[in-house]
Amino acid sequence: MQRTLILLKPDAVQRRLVGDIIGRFERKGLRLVGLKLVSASRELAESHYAVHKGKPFYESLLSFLTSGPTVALVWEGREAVTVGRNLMGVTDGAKAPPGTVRGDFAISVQNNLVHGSDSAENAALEIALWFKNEELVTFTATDANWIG
Ligand code: IDP
Ligand code: MG
Repeated sequence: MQRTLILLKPDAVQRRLVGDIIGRFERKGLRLVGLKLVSASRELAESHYAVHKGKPFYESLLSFLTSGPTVALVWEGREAVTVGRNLMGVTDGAKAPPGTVRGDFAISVQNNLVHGSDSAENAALEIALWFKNEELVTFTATDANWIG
């Protein structure tokens, strides 16, 4: 079953949107297998956003991600990466459609509340950055037959 890393970035925590956002992922049918509150270090933020190094917004992005607590989540399910990206909406909050997290709550490009892995390969790398293996829980969901 596919896994994806979802981060509720510091603006989501500061704006008290954590419960609402997690609820959307739960209701969609993804299974929660990892959850923690993290104050990201500069080193973790650099590793997480290594692909954006050198871009004009890179330093500001690192300051943003290290500015307060982030909720790190691992969700599992059929097509979890695509499902996660669809729930988030496109990067620019002003362009994300209503019904998505960013479309409903964000208007900024940078402060767009959530991160979601963009491929299964990157998901595996990102999950390993934010979680130790033993912090991830495997269990059988009792409603799997209804959702899968
Ligand atoms: P994504 O989060 O939708 O995958 P990416 O292009 O991977 O978008 O960018 C990573 C993060 O960097 C975005 O979520 C956003 O917070 C920030 N970002 C991306 N492009 C810009 C920009 O042009 N200006 C400021 N921040 C940006
Ligand atoms: Mg991205």
